[in-house]
This record gives sequence, structure tokens and C-alpha cells, in this order.
Amino acid sequence: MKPYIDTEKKNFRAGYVSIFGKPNVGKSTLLNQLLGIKLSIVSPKPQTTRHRIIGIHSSAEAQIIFIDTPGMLTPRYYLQKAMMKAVHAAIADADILLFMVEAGESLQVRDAGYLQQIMETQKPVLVVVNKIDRVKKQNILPLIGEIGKNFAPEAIIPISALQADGLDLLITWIIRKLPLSPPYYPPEMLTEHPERFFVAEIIREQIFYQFSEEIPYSTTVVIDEYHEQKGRKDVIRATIIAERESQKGILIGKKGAALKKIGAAARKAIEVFLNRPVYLELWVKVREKWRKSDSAVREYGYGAQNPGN
Ligand SMILES: Nc1nc2c(ncn2[C@@H]2O[C@H](COP(=O)(O)OP(=O)(O)OP(=O)(O)O)[C@@H](O)[C@H]2O)c(=O)[nH]1
Ligand SMILES: [Mg+2]
Repeated sequence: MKPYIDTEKKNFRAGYVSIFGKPNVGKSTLLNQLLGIKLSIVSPKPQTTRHRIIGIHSSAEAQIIFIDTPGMLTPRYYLQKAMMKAVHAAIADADILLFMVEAGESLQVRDAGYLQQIMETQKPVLVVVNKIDRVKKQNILPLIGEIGKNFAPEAIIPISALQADGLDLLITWIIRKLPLSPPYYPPEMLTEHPERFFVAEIIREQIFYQFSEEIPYSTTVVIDEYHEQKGRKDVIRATIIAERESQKGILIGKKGAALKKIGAAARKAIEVFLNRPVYLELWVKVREKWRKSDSAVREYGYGAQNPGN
């Protein structure tokens, strides 16, 4: 992408920083904290993020374009393949690769395998050790030592994304490493994806929170209708796609109670995100085995370079 030129400022730095790591390590939490806005959905369950999500951090001296990605895994069905395609696109785009692990006693085998893959790209790698709020201070050093000795990344920075601890240091380090370049985006821009993309994601987030087992993984959300009306609430009609009739039954619940609960919580979160009132109507449909179908997965917007556009 060509830089967006609005400044002749010398010494301005700009570039892409992609965030990688196993599912659930806290990548999306970090993106949101860095931007100071909840852009990427977060849940206690792994595999919450399915797209590459762009978040733009602008300051007087630099513009960092962060890319949040789905957690790295070995794909078992087409949806996961599309998710890993998003990971690989984010590797290709990045000036700096940020690899995140969770604080713990030692590096787990899966982390080590993915970090190895990231190191092989030959791009600058920054390892972030997240969730340090959960461990004792003296227990962070052995892991840092192990990563340094076995992988020798350019830096290892311990943080707590949740408590916004260590983030200033992280930003300072990244800015120093970015190439000299004019900004790519106007400074007030926070993301590239349209509002309706985030609306679908917020509904999906509620499904991750309110349901267990297969349901969060077997569903996706499609926005059927979205229109703003002058002086009146925006109207949003969305469909939750499930894989089986039994899942549809659970999503709707007794007398529609479960669907109502998803709708009420999602509407509140959408209103916070958009900063205006909305009318939200939800439907549920079944499309059998959609996750295993190449064409269905693509139709629902997965694997696209810029999801939602
Ligand atoms: N204690 C603690 N929890 C955290 C921290 N960062 C994230 N979490 C929690 O970890 C869980 C997963 O966070 P996400 O940000 O969704 O993780 P992710 O890496 O984006 O996960 P995927 O999208 O599934 O790959 C959530 O419950 C977060 O609240 C942290 O610094 N400390
Ligand atoms: Mg995520």
C-alpha cells in the first residue's frame, strides 16, 4: 500500500506490526488496549478472532498499523484454513512481527514451533510475554532467558495487556524499529473495516460468551440489512448461521429467550461502539457443515484481505 502523504515531516516513522501467537494468549486484548478502543472481540475461549483486524495507532512522531490475527493452529476444517491464510497474509504485510506468549514456567512446545516459524521469516521479531499479572515477578525471568537463548529475537518485553502494564515501553521500542516513512492513513483513522463488520463481530462475541462447547465454533454472523435513518435509530438485521437444527434450537431457546439475551447484550455493545442507538433484529438459520465448505466460508467473508470491505 502507498503511504498517505499529508506531511513533509522528516523523521516520521510508519509501518505494519502484526500480532501472532497461539489462540487465547491475549492478542486482541493487546490491540484494544493499544488503541484505547474495543475494536477486536475478546473472549475467554480460544479461537475467538477469525480475521486479520487492522488497528491504526497514530502519534506526532509515528504511525503504527497493528494487525491482530487468529491464533495459530493446525487447521482441521476449511474455516480454520481461511483463518491461517489470514495469519500468513499478516506475516507478508508486516515490517515487524510481534509474537505473543503467556507468562509461565517455560515455553510450551506449540509456542516454540510457531515462534520458530516466525523467526524463519527473517523479519525483525519482538516477543511479548503477556499476562505477567498472573505470575510472580521472579517467575518471568527464566522464560525470558529461555526464549533469548533458543531464539534470539530482537527484543523480549513482558507486559500485562489486561492491566495495560508495559505498553509504553512496547510502543517506544516499536517506533524506534519502524522504517522512516510518511503515514499510510489520515491520523484520525482507527481502522479500515466498515462499521457493519464490527457489528457482526460484536454479535459473534456474545455467542462466545453465552454458549459453550461447539456452538461458538459452529456459528457465524451475517448482516442482512444495515441502514442509518436520519433522526431515528439505525436498523440492523442480522442472521446467525448454525450448522445443525439442534444448535438453532439452543440459540433460539425456550420462547426465544436465548436469542433475546444475545440480542440485548449485543445491542448494548453495538451502541457503545457506534455511540448511537440502534434497533437490532436477529434471526437464526442452518447451513449444514458450512465450516467445511470452501464456498460457504468464502461467502461469509473469511480469508478476505480486508474483511467487511
Ligand atoms: N490475566 C490476564 N488475562 C488476560 C491478559 N490479556 C488477555 N487476557 C485474557 O485472556 C483471554 C483471551 O484474550 P484474547 O485477547 O481474546 O486472546 P487472543 O490471543 O486474541 O485469542 P484468539 O483470538 O482466540 O487467538 C481473555 O479472557 C482475556 O481477558 C492479561 O494480560 N492478563
Ligand atoms: Mg483474538
